[in-house]
Amino acid sequence: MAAAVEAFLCFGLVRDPSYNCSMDKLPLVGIVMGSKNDYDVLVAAVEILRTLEIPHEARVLSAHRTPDQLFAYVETARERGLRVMIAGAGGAAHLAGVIAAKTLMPVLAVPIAATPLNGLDSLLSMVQMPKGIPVATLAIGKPGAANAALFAAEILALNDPALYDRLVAWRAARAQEVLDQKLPD
Ligand code: RP5
Repeated sequence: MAAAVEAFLCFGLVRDPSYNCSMDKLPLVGIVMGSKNDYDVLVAAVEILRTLEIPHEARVLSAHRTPDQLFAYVETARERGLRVMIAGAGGAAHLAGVIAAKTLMPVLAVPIAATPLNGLDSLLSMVQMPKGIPVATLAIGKPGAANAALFAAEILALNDPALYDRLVAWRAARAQEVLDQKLPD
């Protein structure tokens, strides 16, 4: 999809409701989740990206329920300006691997607890990608989602000094939070 078409979907008069775009620039990070139910976890990534002022978009696309639409999305992602993908899924969780198979962009995987196996199924699926198609797998659940966004920020900051400075400030603030903690008397 051409950048102009993407701009129309995100910011045009007839905004496509399936696109959850953020910021007033074309997205650099694409967050894909296998189900709307995964958003409760992936919102942790969205919050970090918002805080760091990184343009992003979030979509529900399933590797097994909407494979054709997922392929179409990933095949056009780079030309639309995306540079990093975050994929969150539960259960068999092949979403990240399928995305990685179709792009050379870094794919950061977030395992989600969606079955009685509590995310261990998704973690093992995502982290056990066969040699040749890499997927960087984070922790199960919200901590993994937040770290996926921070990892994406670190990748983008390699070529963005202003973003690097924002990351330095973000981490310094986290350190200060720890130093400010008081234990009960
Ligand atoms: C996966 O199956 C999704 O990523 C989700 O975590 C899980 C269950 O999907 P729903 O039945 O909640 O839509 O594809």
